[in-house]
Amino acid sequence: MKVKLILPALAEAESPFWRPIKYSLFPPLGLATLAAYLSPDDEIDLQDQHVEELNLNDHPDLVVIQVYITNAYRSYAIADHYRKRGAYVLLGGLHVTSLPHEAAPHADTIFLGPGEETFQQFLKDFKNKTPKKVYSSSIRTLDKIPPIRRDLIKRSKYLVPNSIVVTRGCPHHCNFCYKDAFFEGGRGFYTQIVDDALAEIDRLPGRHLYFLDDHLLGNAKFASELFGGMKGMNRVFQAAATVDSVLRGNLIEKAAEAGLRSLFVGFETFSPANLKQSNKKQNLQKDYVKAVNRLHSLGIMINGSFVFGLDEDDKDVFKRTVDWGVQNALTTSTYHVLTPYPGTQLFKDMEQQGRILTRNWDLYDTRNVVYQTTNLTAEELKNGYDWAYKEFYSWSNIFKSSLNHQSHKHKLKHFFYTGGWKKFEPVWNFLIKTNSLNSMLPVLESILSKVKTEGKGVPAADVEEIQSNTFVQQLPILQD
Ligand code: B12
Ligand code: SF4
Repeated sequence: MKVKLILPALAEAESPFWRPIKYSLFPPLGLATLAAYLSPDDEIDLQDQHVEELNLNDHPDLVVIQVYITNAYRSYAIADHYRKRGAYVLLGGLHVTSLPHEAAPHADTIFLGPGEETFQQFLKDFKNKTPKKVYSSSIRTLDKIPPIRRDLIKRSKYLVPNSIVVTRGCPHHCNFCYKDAFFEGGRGFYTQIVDDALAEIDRLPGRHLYFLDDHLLGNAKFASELFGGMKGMNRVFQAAATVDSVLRGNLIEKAAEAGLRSLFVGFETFSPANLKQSNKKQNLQKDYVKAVNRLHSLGIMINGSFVFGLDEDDKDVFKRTVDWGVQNALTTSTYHVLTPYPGTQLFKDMEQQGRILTRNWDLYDTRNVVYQTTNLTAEELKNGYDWAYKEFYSWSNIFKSSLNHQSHKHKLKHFFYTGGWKKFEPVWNFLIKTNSLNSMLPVLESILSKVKTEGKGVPAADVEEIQSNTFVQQLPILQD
């Protein structure tokens, strides 16, 4: 059977805000995960429209499309196209799970929730010519999942081909998050067996890994065993976790020992009222500065995530947030305009209050204001968001922020990482065009090398190691 798997490009990938590098970071891991359930005899073509032109002139038997909110319209058009050509078309992913009735007319079968169990079941039914219209995931396990079909990933097209997820979901319930809607009808947080996760890591070439898990420290026992197993593996990795997990126990030390070098942390807001409104209990009364200092003392760079537009936010929120990030030497910051994704509690609340202003999903990219604001006007919010990005990534702030580290090596790493990521777009574009992104991996690994504990000075050899890379070679990698 000829099977085509497609990740259509997100709408913003064509907007003037498009930074090609941002969409050439991670390969389509979800689709490569699903491909593992296909038969070795199947002829498989996996295409990611962010990094290649789609070939739409082929005649596959089965088409599998992953739908995010801002590629939804494009996904539906591609689905309609292939159905006209006689292919059997499947739609699944976050947006289909949120709005199945919208997606259903464009598909032969739709899938709600994670696909491990349901796709397998579908393939059996399809073979028996009894496929259903809708498959909804209820059995949630990662035990004995077949190895991801990484052979289908065009590694040279990505800066971070070694992305990996070893858990699914998250133990928390923030009201703006996709999580509860996507995992409805079953467990909302579960992990792989540690040995399986370690085996998956072992299969990945090079040293660098990027864990795409929502919260890698979410299950302390699992994370502790994972880091224990990774200790001798000579890896450097990046991941995401919450403020409270950084502050609690000694898991973060174990992560650092295993090779954690940069962490995406959801600070979101400094206002307790905003945190309560967002049901982000895990951040309430947590000392953000203490968490930052703890990470820095372990040589871990920080990508702070912040949301603008929560009901308590006023005109000063943008400056306050940027200043705090610079003062606390966050390496990178990711700012979001609050976005009520369909299916979330936030969307339900806003809909009930008549505050949803548009259902044009292309605008739901966290860069646009799609709801009725309270203290701020939509214009103030949008302008403040744009200002915050510009300000945080100004040369003077990059410089100032870098100097706020104690160790010289961390100062240098910070400066090159942030400057390289935000200020060298033509270089990134050149690397993408020449298909050489992947060749930068060793450089990324070098910049993620270990920083000795802050405050104890830096051995000359460490500084030389960083300085031996030219500026262009200092690579960042993050999610903003
Ligand atoms: C990688 C990633 C990206 C990449 C996406 C490209 C890519 N290669 O996939 C990039 C960097 C481009 C990106 C951008 C953004 N992202 Co993003 N991203 C992720 C991340 C970290 C990992 C995705 C992943 O690989 N997961 C692991 C795989 C195994 O799971 P999966 O892809 O979901 O696939 C499974 C199922 O969905 C299902 N499935 C999917 N498709 C199909 C199809 C069929 C037919 C079937 C059967 C099953 C099926 O089966 C798969 C196996 O279970 C997730 C967080 C997360 N942990 O998932 C956020 C996440 C998806 N991103 C998010 C956001 C907010 C964004 C941005 C808006 C951020 C910003 N301000 O720029 C942008 C734009 C996204 C958009 N507009 O929709 C949110 C989405 C919220 C929502 N409701 O849509 C998430 C969930 C993070 C979060 N916790 O809030 N992102
Ligand atoms: S902690 Fe992060 S991933 Fe977990 S529910 Fe909250 S926003 Fe979602």
